[in-house]
Amino acid sequence: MPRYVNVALGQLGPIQRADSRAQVVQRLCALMREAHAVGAHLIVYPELALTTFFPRWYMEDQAEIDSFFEREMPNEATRPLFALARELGIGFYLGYAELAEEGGRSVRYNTSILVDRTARIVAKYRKVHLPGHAEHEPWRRFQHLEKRYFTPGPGFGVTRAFGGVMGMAICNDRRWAETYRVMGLQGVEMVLIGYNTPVHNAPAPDHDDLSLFHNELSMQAGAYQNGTWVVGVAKAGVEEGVDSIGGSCIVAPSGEVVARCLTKGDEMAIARCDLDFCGIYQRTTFDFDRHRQPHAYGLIVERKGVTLAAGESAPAARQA
Ligand code: CDT
Repeated sequence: MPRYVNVALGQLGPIQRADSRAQVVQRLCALMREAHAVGAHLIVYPELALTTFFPRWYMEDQAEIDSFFEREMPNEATRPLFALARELGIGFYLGYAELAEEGGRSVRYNTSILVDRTARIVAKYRKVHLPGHAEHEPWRRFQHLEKRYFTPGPGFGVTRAFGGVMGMAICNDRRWAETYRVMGLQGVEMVLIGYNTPVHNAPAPDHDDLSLFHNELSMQAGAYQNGTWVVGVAKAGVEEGVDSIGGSCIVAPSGEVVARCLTKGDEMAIARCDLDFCGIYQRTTFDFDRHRQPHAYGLIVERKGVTLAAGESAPAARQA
């Protein structure tokens, strides 16, 4: 029997600081109803989908910082979303800022959860690749303080759900080949990724015009090279004066984009994804068992940064 998952993109337009979680959850519910009306089994929402993208601000007051975090999930604000999911029989991926208690200590993660069609949380993922910086850098038009506010998560697992093998990643993770490969080695068939990507990249403004291209390039490469579906969903548009890309899309294991959002506002789009399509790639070109050569890949886990071969000097750009 074919294994189809009808996956909806639940793209959000901007969330301003004054918007309450209750208002945002209403928007998420509206997208869920639209997705259900066209037969979705699963809807994917963005990274940090309950509040504005707060790492754009430098804050020192811990109470102010913590006002953007969730201490439990579901909680009062998100219970209506879980209730609607149960009523409609539709699962979801949701990104949010998580305040966890670990051994009597508060730890803050950039987190996503996977909720099944009975509204049960079946997996949690904590963002591994935290971009940006940890200290205030006033020369930037806006900050990107994920390294200040979050702790990196432990790694990439996969979960049996929706009739297949599901994985999760968050935003900057999608740019790293390792993200997909670690899940690829666990047989992943669909990787769900929420993101907030400002058009302007302060350390590399020459890349601004390429933001949408890099978004698709990364996800298409990850999909094809691991024979997996990849679903990327934006929080888009101008949020507190900062413009972020849209470009939410669903990529097939062939690397082809099969569905995409067209606006930078709240928008739903859907694709019927055949999980058995993964096997066509995973049993041939990317049959890891037959073709990978791990003996040649040791440096990937042994080294973090670049070490130049003896006698070579770094290009000027790298020395800066
Ligand atoms: N949220 C997130 O990870 N955004 C980054 C922005 C660029 S790095 C400052 C991204 O990789 O899209």
